[in-house]
Amino acid sequence: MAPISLSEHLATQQATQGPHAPGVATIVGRLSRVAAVIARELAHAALRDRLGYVGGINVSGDEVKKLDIWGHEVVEAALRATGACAAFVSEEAKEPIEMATEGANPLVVCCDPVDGSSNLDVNGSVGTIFGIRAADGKTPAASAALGPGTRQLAAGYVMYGPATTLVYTVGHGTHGFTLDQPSGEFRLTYPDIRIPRRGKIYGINEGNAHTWHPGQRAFVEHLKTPDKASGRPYSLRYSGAMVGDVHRTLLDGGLFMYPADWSDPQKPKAKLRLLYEVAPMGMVVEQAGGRASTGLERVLDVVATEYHQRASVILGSPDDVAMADEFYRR
Ligand code: FBP
Repeated sequence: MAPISLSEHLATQQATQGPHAPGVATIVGRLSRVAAVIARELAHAALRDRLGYVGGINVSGDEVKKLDIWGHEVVEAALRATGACAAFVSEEAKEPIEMATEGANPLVVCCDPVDGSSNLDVNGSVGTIFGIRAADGKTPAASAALGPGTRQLAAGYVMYGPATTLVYTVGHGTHGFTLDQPSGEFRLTYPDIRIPRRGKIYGINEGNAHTWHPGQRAFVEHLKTPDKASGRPYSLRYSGAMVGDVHRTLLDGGLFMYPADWSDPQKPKAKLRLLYEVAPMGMVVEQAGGRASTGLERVLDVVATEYHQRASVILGSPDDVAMADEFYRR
């Protein structure tokens, strides 16, 4: 018997949620259908002149790829068509996009339509990341996206790799699905993912080591120091796309880290965006039994005051992240 489909799984999860459950199911369902479209487009991008830059930079100062914009547009159109999304906070739009809704309990979606853009032109793995919150009658609705990540009702990502995998949580465990290309359906292949307490792998851009907090530097040195009893040294794996590194970490354990630049200790500068990268991944990992920290506090307690705010992130196996926090405290 074929594993259950995402839409069937979403239906089973509704009982565990409050009044926003139907809207959350509608939006996750619609994002999964967009993901199938994006997966197809990625597979043919080189044949359709869709690789490369459009010219110009986005609100985060990144050069924008053609697929970044295309990805943003298909996600925006899909969210608008649900009637359940009151606002869309996107990496590719400076200002949030307010939308007309039908029915009660509208939602706000924060999304990185194409994560890992630097991998696009080299056929590396990329992804889509999303976090969903209640609009709570706020005006503008997008302002309901601000506040701590604990306010997220649901979060997840899609990884476009050899297979297309969707992983999501509505606060009752984290579950993974694989796209069955012929039917376009996602089917449950990783039910109730539990991250190992400790891992053997860490993912970080070591090229930034000179900018790290002293605790971060000491922690990575510790991971690289041979010690049979504690399974060190850990191996380094880094895909260059947060989704790819988080997905590996969720299944195999260990750590994904993108710490802030502490060159000026008074003003640490992070890279990854809180609302549509770090907070959604924090919820996904915590619901799988893992931990997500900035080094100084729990990621989901970080209060967003701006839509494109950045945050440092150390996530993965709970014992490994706890150790990192300890090194930051020293
Ligand atoms: P975008 O591609 O969506 O801007 O995401 C940022 C990102 O590509 C992450 O996916 C990845 O973890 C990180 O930046 C890689 O950064 P760097 O090239 O500095 O290591």
